[in-house]
Amino acid sequence: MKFAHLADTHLGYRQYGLFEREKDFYEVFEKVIDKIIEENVDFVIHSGDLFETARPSPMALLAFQKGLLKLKGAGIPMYAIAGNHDSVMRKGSIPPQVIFKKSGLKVISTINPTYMHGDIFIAGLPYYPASHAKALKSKLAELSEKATHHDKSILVLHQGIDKYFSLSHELEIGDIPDNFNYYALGHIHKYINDAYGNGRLVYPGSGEIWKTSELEDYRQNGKGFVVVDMEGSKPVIKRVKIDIPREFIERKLDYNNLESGIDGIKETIKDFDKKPILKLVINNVEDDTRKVYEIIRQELGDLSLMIRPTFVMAGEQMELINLNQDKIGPEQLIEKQLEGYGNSEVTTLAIDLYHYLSKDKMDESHELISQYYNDHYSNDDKDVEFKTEEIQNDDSSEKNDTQITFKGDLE
Ligand SMILES: [Mn+2]
Repeated sequence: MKFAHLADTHLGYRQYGLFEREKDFYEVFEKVIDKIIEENVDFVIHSGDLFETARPSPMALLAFQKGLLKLKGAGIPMYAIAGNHDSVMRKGSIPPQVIFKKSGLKVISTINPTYMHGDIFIAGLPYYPASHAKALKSKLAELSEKATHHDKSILVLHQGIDKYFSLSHELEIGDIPDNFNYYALGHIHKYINDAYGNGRLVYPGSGEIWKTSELEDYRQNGKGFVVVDMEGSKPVIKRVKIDIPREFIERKLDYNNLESGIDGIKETIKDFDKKPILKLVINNVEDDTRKVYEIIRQELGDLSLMIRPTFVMAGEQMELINLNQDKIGPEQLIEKQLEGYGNSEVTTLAIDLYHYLSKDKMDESHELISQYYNDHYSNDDKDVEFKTEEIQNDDSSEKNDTQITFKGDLE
């Protein structure tokens, strides 16, 4: 029994506001689907952030439908959870994945968290924000107990884990039950393949370059998915790399040798099929940066999709602050400010609120606060705790996927 595991395809993402970039994400998804069919797997797992938003455009929905139906035609079903991007925190809201249930998508949700595929037990949960880590952990304990009845088991989650992303996470590595054979994770956009529990824990990474901070991992591990063989006593993992449609070129130029620097870039990109994205640092600038940009734009504008320049004036040093590798970011500043309270729950609440408010998510913010209030200050109604609403369809025993989920902005 073999399956493909992918995550963080972010269909519908229009990077830099460019339709070309949106199409790149669709193109890479199509290639992934074709490659999965070639790999002759029995099923597919998608670990969340299938779509960029909880309200995908018709074009993003169609791009997914096309892939899903292609898989269906090849007799390959797909299991999927909602990530932080493609879910909304509001009572009664449903993730866009649910639209595709009738087309055969098997949605793993808080209401339907487990499936059997042959002799393989598949369990999972949608994304839970840090403020609901307690509920998440108790759900994980339930799933872990169920997994004890099966020889082969997979756990599907869309969460950050401290071991792999110390800056922002909802779980510590020890919170993950250790009796599953394969951990199909999503959320961190780089490729991670680690030993855990009775097998392996894998983040396949995002399908395309969603943020330029992913470039370093991309140069090392490429983008793509994994194929997992569950036949033996331990899962065997094969990384399948998929070429992304367009190159990102990073170069440092010196203002005093601008012309030769530009010529070097022209030489590199002149034969590219698709116009690349140029990420340029121009050092020792001794002129109006607008003039320098104009020169670069005139020389390279037609050969590239987008130029992202950083100007460093003569005598200045560029400050190297890398939010992803180093220890500073808005979350860390909030954490520092609130240290004095000595209450990690307040810190978590503040960070979740920061994520919502910085995206004008007023409804989500209100919901989060009233939830916190109910959990901590309301004595009379203990039932208001985080829970799912189960609605039975009256015509069948099929359960509804109505659930409460949250939207953050990490990955
Ligand atoms: Mn993501």
